[in-house]
Amino acid sequence: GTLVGQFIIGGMTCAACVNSIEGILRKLHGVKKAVVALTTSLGEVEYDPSIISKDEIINAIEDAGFEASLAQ
Ligand code: 9UX
Repeated sequence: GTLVGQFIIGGMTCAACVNSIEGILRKLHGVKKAVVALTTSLGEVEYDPSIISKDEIINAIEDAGFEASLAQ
């Protein structure tokens, strides 16, 4: 199955941050699609919850030096 998670991402200050985070997310096993927006600080991630969890997605963003939380 596929779920869509929305995450608030802090610490993005330029378009290269967006590309960097999208690249990190798209390489994660279980992530099918990732779109990050600088102006809204939001990331939308399509993922397979049997492979990766929301917490693991948040940890991957934070490991890259940004802040991340669930947008709910
Ligand atoms: Mo831009 Mo983001 O020079 O980590 S890449 S601030």
